[in-house]
Amino acid sequence: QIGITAAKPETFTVNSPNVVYNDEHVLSKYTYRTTQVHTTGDGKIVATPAEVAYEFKTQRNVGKVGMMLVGWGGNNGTTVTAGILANRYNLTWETREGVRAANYYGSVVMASTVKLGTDVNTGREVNVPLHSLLPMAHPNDLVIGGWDISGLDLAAATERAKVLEPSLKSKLRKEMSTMKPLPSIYYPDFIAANQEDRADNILPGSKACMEHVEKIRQDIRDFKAQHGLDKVICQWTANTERYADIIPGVNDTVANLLASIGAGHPEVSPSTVFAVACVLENTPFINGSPQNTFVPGCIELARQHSAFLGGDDFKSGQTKMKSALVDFLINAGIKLTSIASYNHLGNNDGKNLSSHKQFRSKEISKSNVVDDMVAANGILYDHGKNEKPDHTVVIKYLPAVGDHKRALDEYHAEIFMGGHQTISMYNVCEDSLLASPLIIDLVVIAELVTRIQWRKVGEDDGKWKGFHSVLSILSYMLKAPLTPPGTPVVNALAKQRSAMVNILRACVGLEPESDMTLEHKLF
Ligand code: NAI
Ligand code: DG6
Repeated sequence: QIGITAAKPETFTVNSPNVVYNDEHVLSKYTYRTTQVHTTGDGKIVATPAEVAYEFKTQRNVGKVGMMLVGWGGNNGTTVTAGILANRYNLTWETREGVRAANYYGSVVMASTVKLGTDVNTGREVNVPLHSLLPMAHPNDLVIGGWDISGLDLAAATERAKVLEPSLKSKLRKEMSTMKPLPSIYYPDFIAANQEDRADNILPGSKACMEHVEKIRQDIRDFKAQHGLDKVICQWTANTERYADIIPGVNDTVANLLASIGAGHPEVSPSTVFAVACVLENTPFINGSPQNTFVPGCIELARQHSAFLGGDDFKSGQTKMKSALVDFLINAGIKLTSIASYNHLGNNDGKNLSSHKQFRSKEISKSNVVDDMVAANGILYDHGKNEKPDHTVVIKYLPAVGDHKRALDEYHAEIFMGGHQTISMYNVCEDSLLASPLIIDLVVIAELVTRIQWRKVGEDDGKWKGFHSVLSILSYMLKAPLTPPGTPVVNALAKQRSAMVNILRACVGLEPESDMTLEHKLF
């Protein structure tokens, strides 16, 4: 079906005794330097530099990769599919503003660059595409499939979404009309009642069962076999579900969760059933919606199977601005005192979120996105009193604006000597066009992680290991980043990007980019 782009040679190579390129792998030795902090009995803080020597091994052959989307027939699913096809065929199309050409704008992997270093002759920065840091899957080569409770083919579903220009849709119609979502699982209690009329492509059974787990597993195996794939990455871009109650004995351990699925317990959601199926197939599963898909038993299952999970909730327009702006304000020493976040939208996501329980899932993921920045500044905020900015989130469904979500935010802050700074923002977020590149980034980075192994230098067993099952490296793309149990959540956008980029740099033996540019300051 799809011509696979031959593995490209690296855009650059690293000239270092710490880096070896062989036919199969890039091997690097990297010293991770941190600062350990101790507080003494008399309250003094002591900072001690520490270092750990790691080795990284990255498989160079990407192989043939599939992307399976749950909710393939929705606005995101159809838009990302059309976008990839348009790029693959290098399409252009007429709009009333002129001819437009396919691109990957909004994808940090495909359309952003990282500083590699400084040119020895000119002293200027040399920047390379983030995509070139390590061998990565190219989105044009992804084989796309998935499930939807609505049986519309992708061409008809793209019409329903009302996101893309008619001239582009007509160029893709023939191919997209052959793409049909697989039947999915539908437990009506988890999504809004107003979604019922599109549920015409469903598997028998309205509560969790092992048959559903096995069917999803079989679908993944069939998709792999049908397209000769080396691996598949699955992603939930289906409706926002309500939260599942975390109940001891039901979903708190692997044994309890599997027993609850077998017994059809009403607190097991469709997204958790998909996650369990993916874990058992060793297929990375990413949750692009806010609900608590990854109940404790599911995370433990992934650990047992060394399978990868990522989540939660794509971070596209309003929250991306928030996690950049709040980081700026607090790091500038400005005391943010309130955030009022209002938005209205008219797509099917908005319709689903007009139901209270589903809204509540989104409210939680949109609200906790500044906690780490507030916690980092004990000058502005009295941590003893748990002082935080007031923060409210409102979402309204307004069909007329369709996918063109309006996000209105007011940031109110206290400045020097009792003064105030108030920033009002009006952000028209073309929702699916912002979310689709994130779906691509999540697939590309998650796939890359499946090919990276590490070990500590000098450790006795010398065995190579994979990343922790919970892929917090994906945080930049997600509103409520899932992190390994007991580890901190980082929401600050710049930190999230640095973490991702610097981990990739370590895999090719490069130091983190410090931006010190001493070469331009000390001479
Ligand atoms: P949508 O409502 O257009 O698409 C969701 C699709 O999921 C629908 O086609 C629906 O039929 C299908 N579906 C529902 N339950 C299903 C199940 N159990 N199995 C398979 N398919 C199922 O929504 P849209 O705009 O594509 O968003 C998808 C999700 O991504 C939503 O949860 C939304 O909150 C989340 N999201 C969207 C962002 C954006 O900017 N578009 C950003 C952040 C998150
Ligand atoms: C309105 O809040 C609907 C939501 O699905 C958002 O559009 C989506 O979560 C994106 O939110 P944000 O805050 O990243 O723009």
